[in-house]
Amino acid sequence: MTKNRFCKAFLFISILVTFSIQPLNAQESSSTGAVSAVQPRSDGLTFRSGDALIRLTIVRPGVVRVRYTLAKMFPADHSFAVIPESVSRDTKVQITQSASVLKVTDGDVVATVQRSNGRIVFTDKVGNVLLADHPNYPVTWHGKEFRVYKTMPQLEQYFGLGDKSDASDHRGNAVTMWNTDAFGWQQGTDPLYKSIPFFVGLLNGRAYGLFLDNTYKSSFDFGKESSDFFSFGATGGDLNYYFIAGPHPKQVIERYTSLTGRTPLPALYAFGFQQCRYSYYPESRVRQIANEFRTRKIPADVIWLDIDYQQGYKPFTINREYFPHFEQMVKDLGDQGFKMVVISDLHIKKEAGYKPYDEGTAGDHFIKNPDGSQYVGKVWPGDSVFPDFTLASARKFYGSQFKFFTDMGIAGIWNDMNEPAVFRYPDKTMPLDTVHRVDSETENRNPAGPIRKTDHREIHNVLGMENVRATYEGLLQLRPNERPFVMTRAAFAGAQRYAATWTGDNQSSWLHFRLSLPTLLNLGVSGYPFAGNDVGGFDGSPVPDLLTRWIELGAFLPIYRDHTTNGTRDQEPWVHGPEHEAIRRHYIETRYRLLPYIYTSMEETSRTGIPLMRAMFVEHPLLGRMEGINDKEYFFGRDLLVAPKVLETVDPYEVILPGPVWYDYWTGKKVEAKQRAAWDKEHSVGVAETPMVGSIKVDPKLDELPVYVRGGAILPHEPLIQTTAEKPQGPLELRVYPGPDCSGSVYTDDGHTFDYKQGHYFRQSFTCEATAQGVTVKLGKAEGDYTPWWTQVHVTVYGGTEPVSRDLPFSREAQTVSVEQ
Ligand code: MIG
Repeated sequence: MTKNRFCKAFLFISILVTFSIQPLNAQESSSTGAVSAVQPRSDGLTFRSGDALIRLTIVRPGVVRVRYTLAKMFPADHSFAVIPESVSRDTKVQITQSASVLKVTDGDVVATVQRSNGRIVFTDKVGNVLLADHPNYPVTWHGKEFRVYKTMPQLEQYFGLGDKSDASDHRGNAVTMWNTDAFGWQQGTDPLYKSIPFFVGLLNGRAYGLFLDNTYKSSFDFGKESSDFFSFGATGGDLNYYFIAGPHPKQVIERYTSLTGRTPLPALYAFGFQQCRYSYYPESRVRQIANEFRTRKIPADVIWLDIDYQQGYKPFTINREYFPHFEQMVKDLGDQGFKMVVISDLHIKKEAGYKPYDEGTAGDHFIKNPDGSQYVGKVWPGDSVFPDFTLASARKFYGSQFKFFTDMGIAGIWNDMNEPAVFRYPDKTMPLDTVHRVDSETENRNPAGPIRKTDHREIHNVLGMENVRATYEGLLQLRPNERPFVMTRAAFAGAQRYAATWTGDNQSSWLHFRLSLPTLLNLGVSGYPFAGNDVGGFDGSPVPDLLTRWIELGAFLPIYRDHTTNGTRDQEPWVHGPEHEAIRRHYIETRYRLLPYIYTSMEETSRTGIPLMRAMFVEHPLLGRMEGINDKEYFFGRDLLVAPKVLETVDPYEVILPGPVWYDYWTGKKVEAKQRAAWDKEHSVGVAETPMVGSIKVDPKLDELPVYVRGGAILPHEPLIQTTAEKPQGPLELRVYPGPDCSGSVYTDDGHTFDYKQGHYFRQSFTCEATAQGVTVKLGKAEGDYTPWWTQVHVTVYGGTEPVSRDLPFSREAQTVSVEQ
């Protein structure tokens, strides 16, 4: 055989092996065991362990991949989540073999394999155990299902796993990954809309991550079944996971997002206030809403249209009875500084003569039944078909439909129902034997090969992500130099590359208000920083105080969108009278003044993956184990700490201020916090160190949201605008809060194109230093060639008896200003 033909034959066989080998008896069980047949590789090891073949490789510094197969050889590699370029060939891997163990290390993280039983233990270079297979429970397969058991140290905590609603820390709980339209969800409802099989383990301030790269229904049990171990497994597919070393939680999240990708810098308007409802119609109502914002001087950027703007709920149509001048309306709202985002569900009505259906059918772009016919499910438009989003060609077909909207000047697209939700089935989705086609390009298959067929068991969890990928890529194609804004409800690991998300159908209750923190914080830990929830709650109507508190909190959430379902009372900021309206306006205004800080923080997030909204443990790993702390307060960017009143009860509550110096965001005054040990003696068992923390008691009134500034922060603010379409008039304001590690920065660009990638941006860093007389503030030399909107800088230094301000002219060169205090 010539080499070429040999390769082709090999490829064919390997594809057969990949996708058709199944244990003969579905209930047959297999497990890992004694090690044999060790084969070193440049990046790690392959060996047999009991019934399994295992490959342990270091794919980039601090990231170890572990693959198991029961087949004779490994299937063709493939992943919807992992970006192939994330594998770094330059990692120096050392391999050592002794009589009892095998070791693989990059000099930092060490993976040790016990020869006697195949047990894998991850340690750091000084020997601290980070993650260990359980000594008594081998990795086990029953038919296609597998399960991995790990030791569960008594004080270890587990964060992440997407939009789970139990609490930030999943210890004591078990969760399932199966994207579900969970209307009516409550605390602990599981599964929810997203499947992100990644968590961060935290013990004594040391973090590691584990990502199970498997799209089948999977589950994680953190001590619910037994407090002796934690475990994870899936109902099919490859046993393929990544161990991600820290020790800092930020490092873990950075490394996880280097594997699965980061959220590209969003357009500026997406950080403005957004108003939605199910649904605004007719046209006059939409115009009225827009006018209300402008006449009442409540800043806002986006109005959203839900499903009723469509003709018979058909995507890519307009109900002309409700919206006779749709295009003109979009244009007029644009003139008022509003962008429009419209819902566009993934389903396509099955109707001859409806262009998307005819075109999609002609192009063979829809998902099929096992007998080869189109799969038809009932959704909003009635009988509908679904693009086979795991085919690049189907994504292209679907993405190109958005021309309908881009031609009208619609800014963003909202992909709902993409779990996928299908009516009339008890489990609310399509049958498991529904057939999907997957091409090499979509799943990064290596070696590449022809389109393969699989069923819904494998594709269910990833369909929503491929749906928003189609939308994102379609919008990019249509408007190559505009940052697409896409919103998704369902997600898999990696969806953060394409779309923002929200937590689905929450309720207008204090409980759901409180759950804003654990759900959104865990999304951040899971590599999903650009997220929000329905401000005011979707299901039901909030009492006035609750809506006010939620609009206050929303000002400090990554996405700030008020939304409610059909048939509920009006939920716009002005609906409960002038007193509430004034408070709400004040917080929305605060959001707009703070935009330079938010945008600067998000630009950093787009490069590092470290979320905008972050739990206490992400900034202060040692404090992660303080009772309930990760669900009660959070950091918004590096320097702001937000501690909302999350219970309706009137009792004052304690706010923990980590670090020595804190300021009240609203008054600029230093906070006098009581110092206390983070936990008492009884809780110190097994802990190396008990840190001291600041503690204050607060009892915020209706118009108060406790927000604090880290001493050492320099926060950029801008003059009030009514929409980001407006250019701020006046100076850039730098608020300087002296303290340790005093620094800050501002980043800006045109806010909507990709020109920043060519250097058309503006970045400036700041520092401050205490002097004998006061404080010296330094503005660094600017980076990038973009000219920002300001011509003056107004510096205000807090911390003295009174704040002191100075005005400086704008300059790209370094400047220093000293104030006396
Ligand atoms: O079956 O489009 O979560 O935000 O308003 C309900 C109507 C469908 C569910 C979404 C919600 C949206 C609603 N949708």
